[in-house]
Order: sequence, then C-alpha cells, then structure tokens
Amino acid sequence: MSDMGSLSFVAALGILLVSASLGLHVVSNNVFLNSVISSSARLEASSDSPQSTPAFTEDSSTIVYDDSTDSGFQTQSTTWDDEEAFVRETTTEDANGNEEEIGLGNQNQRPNVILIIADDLGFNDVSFHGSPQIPTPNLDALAFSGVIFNSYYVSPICTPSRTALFSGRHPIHTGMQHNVIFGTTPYGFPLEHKLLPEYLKDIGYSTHLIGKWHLGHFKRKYTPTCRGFDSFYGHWTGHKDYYDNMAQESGPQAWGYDMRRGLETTYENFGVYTTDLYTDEANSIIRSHNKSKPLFLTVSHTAVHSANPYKLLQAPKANIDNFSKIQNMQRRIYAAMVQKLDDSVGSVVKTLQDEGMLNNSIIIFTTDNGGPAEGFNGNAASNWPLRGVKNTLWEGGTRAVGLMWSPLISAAGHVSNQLIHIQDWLPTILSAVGDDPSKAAGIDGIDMWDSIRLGLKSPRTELLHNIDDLYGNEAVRVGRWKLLHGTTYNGQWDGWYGPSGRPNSKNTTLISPETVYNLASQSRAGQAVQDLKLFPTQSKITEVLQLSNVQCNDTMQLRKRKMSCSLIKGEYCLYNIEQDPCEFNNLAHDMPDMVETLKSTLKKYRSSAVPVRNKPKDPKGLPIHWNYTWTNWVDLMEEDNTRLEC
Ligand SMILES: *[C@@H]1O[C@H](CO)[C@@H](O)[C@H](O)[C@H]1NC(C)=O
Ligand SMILES: *[C@@H]1O[C@H](CO)[C@@H](O)[C@H](O)[C@H]1NC(C)=O
Ligand SMILES: *[C@@H]1O[C@H](CO)[C@@H](O)[C@H](O)[C@H]1NC(C)=O
Ligand SMILES: *[C@@H]1O[C@H](CO)[C@@H](O)[C@H](O)[C@H]1NC(C)=O
Ligand SMILES: *[C@@H]1O[C@H](CO)[C@@H](O)[C@H](O)[C@H]1NC(C)=O
Ligand SMILES: *[C@@H]1O[C@H](CO)[C@@H](O)[C@H](O)[C@H]1NC(C)=O
Ligand SMILES: [Ca+2]
Repeated sequence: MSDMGSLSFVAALGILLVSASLGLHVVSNNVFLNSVISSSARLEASSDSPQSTPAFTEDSSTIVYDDSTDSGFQTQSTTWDDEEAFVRETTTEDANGNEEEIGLGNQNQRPNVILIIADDLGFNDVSFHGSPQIPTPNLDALAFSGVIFNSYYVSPICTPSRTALFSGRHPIHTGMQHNVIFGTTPYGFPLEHKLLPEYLKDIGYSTHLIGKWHLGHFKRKYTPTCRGFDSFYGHWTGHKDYYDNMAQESGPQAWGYDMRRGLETTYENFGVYTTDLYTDEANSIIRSHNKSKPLFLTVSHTAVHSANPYKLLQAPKANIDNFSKIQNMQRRIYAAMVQKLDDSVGSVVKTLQDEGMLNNSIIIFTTDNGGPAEGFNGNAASNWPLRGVKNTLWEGGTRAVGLMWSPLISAAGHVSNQLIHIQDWLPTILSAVGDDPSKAAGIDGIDMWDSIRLGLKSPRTELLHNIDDLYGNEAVRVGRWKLLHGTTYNGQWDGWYGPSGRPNSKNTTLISPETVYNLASQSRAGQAVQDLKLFPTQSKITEVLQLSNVQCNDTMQLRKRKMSCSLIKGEYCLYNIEQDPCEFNNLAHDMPDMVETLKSTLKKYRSSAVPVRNKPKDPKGLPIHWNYTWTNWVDLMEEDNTRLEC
C-alpha cells in the first residue's frame, strides 16, 4: 500500500511541486469550530420502530404519517482535534490555467468527468460518514482518497436540485423552486438555459446520461438527447419500479411504462434490476468510448428512491439477506439498495481503470436531496443526527452526501467544511477541465475548483436554501448562521429521524477504522485507486473518518427544549450551524439583529426570484391514452407519427 502522497508517482507524471511556501493559503478545515463534542448514538434497537400505515397524499405522492417525534439522542462526550488540511502535491499552471497541465493521464486531453447521482440518499447512509450500518466500501475508497464535502447543500427535492446541477442556476431564478415536475404537467426546465452537457459538448466531450431525468418531457425538445446528451438510457419521470419500469403517480390512471433509449421507449432487458441495468450501460459506454475524446458520463440512479406505492422498496434477495441484522424490514431493504448502488460505483471505477481512463478522470458523487426517513415517501433513509427529511429546509433535507475524487486534486484526503451548493458544480467542472467558467454568464454557481483542489477557503460565504411561496417556506445561510421561516407538511417532519446505526451509545469510536480501511481497500474502487498508488494509509482513513462524522454538542442537545422554535407557528428560527448542525438551539431571541440581517438577505434574494413555472396536470398526458407509457404527449397530439429527432 503506497501512501497517496507518493512522490515517485508525482514525479513520474512530471508534475511540479509547489510548496506551501509559495503562498498557498491552506485552510484548516476544522469541523464545527475548535472543539467538537460527539453526541452519539441511539441504540440499534431503537431504529426498529414500528412502521405506521402509509397514506398517499395527492399532490406530491408523498407518504406521510404521524411521527414527528424526536428520535431521542443518548449522548456522551468526547473531543477531537482539528483537522489538518492535507496537501499532497500541487500542479503548476500558467496565468491562463493552461490545458497542458490539466490532463494528468494524457497530457493533451481534458479529463473525463463521471457524475454519479444518487436519488434520495440520506446523510447517514454511507459508511464514510461513520455509520457501520450500511457499509459503502467503494464510495469510501473514493471519499478517503478524494474530498468529502461536509457542508455541501442541495435543494430539498428532485427536480429543483437537478436543474441547479445541470444549469448552475438557483431554482428561484428559473421558476423551478416549487416541488417536482409530475408526469402530466406540461412544462419543463426552460430551454433558454444552457446545460452542463451542452457546455462540455462545445469543447469536444462525448456526453451520456444514464438513468433519471426529471427535468420535463411533455415535448421531446425538453428531453436529454435534445439538451446536450449524445445518448440517453433511462427514465423521464421521478421514480419507477426497479424491475418492470412502471411508474405510478397519483391516481390509478397515472400508471405507465417509463424506460427510453434516446427518444424511443425500449423494452430491452425487461425485468433486470435497475441499478444493474444502469451499471452495465455505464460500463459499456466506457468500454466503447473513443479514447481520443474526453468523456462526460452522468449516471443518475433510480436508487435509492422508493418505487410505487404497491411495492415501495426493492432489492435482490441476496443483498437483502445480507442485512439480516437490521430488524426493520424497510430499512433492511433500503440498506440492500444502497449496497447495490455502492457496488455500481465500484464497477464503474474498475471499468474506468481497466480502460486506462481513471488516471485522467474526475468523479463526483452526489445525492439530489436529503433522505426520506422513517416512512416519508415510503422510504427508510437516515439523516441522523441532522434534523428534518427530504422536502424540508432543515439540514436533513438539504445537507447532502457528496464527494469528489480525482488524481487532479492536490489536497486529496480532506474533509471540506467549506460551503458548497449543487449549483456550483457547473462552473467548478468547467474550471476543472480547463475551460473558462465565466463563459457561463449569469449563473448563480461559483467556481469551487481551487478550493477543492488545494483545500482553500471557499469563495462562497452565503447560500440560499430556497424561497417557496407556494409552500410558504424559506431559509438562507450566511456564514455560520441559518434562518428558517415557514415549513412543509404542517410541520410534521420538523423533528429528527432515522437510525444512527452506531454500535452503542457509549462507544464514540463509531466504526472501527480498521474495518473501514479493510473493506475499502478490498473493494473494486479501492483496488483501482491502489493501482494508481493513490490509496490512503490506515491512519489517514482513521483521521478522515472522525472528521467526516457530523457531531452535535451535548450541551445544546440538553437545552433544546428551552431553545425550541416552531416554524408552523410562523416563527423565524435562527441557528449557528457550525456549532449546532443538529439545529437544536434557536438563537432568534438572543440575536434579534442577526435575524434582521438574514431577513434582509432573504429579501434580497426574493427580489430577484422569478414566478414558479408549475402547471396544472393535463389529463391528456395520462399513460392510459398512450399505450400505458409516459410520453411527450404534447408533441404526439400534434403529429401523425412519432418523430425521433429533436
Ligand atoms: C457547546 O455549546 C455550548 C453552548 O453554546 C458552549 O458553551 C460550549 O462551549 C459548546 N461546547 C463545545 C465543546 O463546543
Ligand atoms: C476516434 O475518433 C477519432 C477522432 O475523431 C477518429 O479519427 C477515429 O477514427 C475514431 N476511432 C474509432 C475507433 O472510431
Ligand atoms: C454480503 O456481505 C458480504 C460482506 O460484506 C459480502 O462479501 C457479500 O458480497 C455480500 N453479499 C452480497 C450479495 O452483496
Ligand atoms: C494512465 O493509465 C494508462 C493505462 O493504464 C497508461 O497507459 C498511462 O500511461 C497512464 N498515464 C499515466 C500518466 O500514468
Ligand atoms: C468501539 O467500537 C469499535 C467498533 O465496533 C471497536 O473496534 C472498539 O474496540 C470499541 N471501543 C471500545 C472502547 O469499546
Ligand atoms: C405497447 O406496449 C407494449 C408493451 O406493453 C409493447 O409491446 C408494444 O410494442 C407497444 N405498442 C406500441 C404501438 O408502442
Ligand atoms: Ca430525489
């Protein structure tokens, strides 16, 4: 096992070293200020609370049931040292950030960009955040030899998040700030906004999308192959069955087949588990990729979104059986779904390595929103110890699992607590591949490449979570301060949800670093990273694992009843997120001036917002009219036959 800082590897690549004495400002990414107290864990047993009977609500096809109770933390304290930012080596670049230095593997080629999107994965559902409940050795291998983002934010629900990801624009600026695009709503992400695959195509990339779209499909020109992707294999709507591809929205007629190749409905591989299907497709695209071009591959998993109300969570039996220790059956199946997702990541990384492409690749992994826990949306994610769930503006709905891996990252092996928003990926990716991010004029995203690559302070100092006047909720972050106002689901999901998964409440060594190290190093992704001599040492993993665990302050936990805040009563709630990531202690009464400052920040954003684009459902789009398929029905009503070009 070679240390990731291997000089010989660096020298072999002909990369010049720049020492910190050349003026690099390396930020100590200390986690939540100087000292951190570990809150710890609910007992495993307490995660297995009985499931209530779910009921579908019309509008969001969200399963909501009455369980807003607090998860009851049991706590114990420990302190940890600050993280030392770690800098491996630094590439030189000329004033223009010249391209020759950009491609590590092939000096003259831009790096491949592999964007892997998980759907609805919770903050506590990967082992690199410290939970041993669902081992994710492949993701861990990338996380520990890349950068883990611990203050990384997304929109609280699918469509808005994905539009921000692909356009670099905040949903309030594109009219996508409210809820998702349903299968029969005749609108899509506005065509005037250029998408990431289009930018990358302009500079010679082959561009491919596998999996979920959810940016609109009422007309074909809104669908992936008409918006910058050379190929598409996947589904247009928000979720589907993992085997038969049927997608049910609200009402019995809103049930249809949803699987396309390009613009055409495809019945190939019917009955194959979706995560496997997408993995095979990704591998085949990588293998047949013409290596004279750079590759942009987005694998947008169905996993781990729930499927249809009549069969919510699905995974192969062998994987489910692997989690027999988890008593709660929904959580057990969910764990198996995550394991399949992790396997997929390993398979794709291995294929990249087999094809000689990994050493010139950037891999980004992100969830699109926080986890739907304890039956929300019929799912069983965990955002522990964060508050709230998917489609709330609490940390549990917005603070996302995210990582970046690349041999191009000098400061690999660090946990970043710099503020990053999903809309930042577009300019960050353009910058990372040696393009000029200022091309993307008028966007909201900020180029984070130097911050990530060198471990520097983020240029982002504030971040709008959302302003949604239909729900009547809003939240903003300025520095360490977060202000929330208004809520969703009548405040039913304003508590803390999901199992901690930690072995016991007394042991703050939450997961044995040795186990994590062993599993990660034996995983397919781990082996591929070792081939490149970039795999970290066990002591490095031990250090990063502690830092990537979000910890909450016990004192605050104990005070939380006194310091509570009720969004449903219309109160403004103020939290110091760096000290209190669990949103225990409302400081609005103590700091009225800060409340006013953040209110004026919200006002500033509000003045730039555009009206929502949501439209009423159009019954003509129901699959019952279209051979039980979800279609671009508005085109089809105007045409005699199905055209297959944009
Ligand atoms: C925990 O929070 C309390 C109240 O804000 C603060 O006084 C204390 O210093 C914090 N402890 C740590 C270790 O940060
Ligand atoms: C790969 O692309 C290059 C440049 O576009 C082309 O010359 C070459 O023929 C292609 N190779 C294959 C196998 O298609
Ligand atoms: C079950 O878990 C073990 C140990 O983590 C692993 O070796 C095995 O491959 C898993 N089985 C499946 C079906 O993934
Ligand atoms: C990248 O990997 C490929 C395939 O293993 C190899 O041919 C190439 O030399 C490597 N490049 C570098 C810079 O290591
Ligand atoms: C804490 O738990 C870890 C992982 O299960 C274990 O390796 C370690 O020995 C435990 N430490 C103590 C003090 O019990
Ligand atoms: C209608 O759907 C069935 C599968 O349910 C498929 O076999 C058939 O080809 C479809 N017909 C048309 C005209 O698309
Ligand atoms: Ca989602």
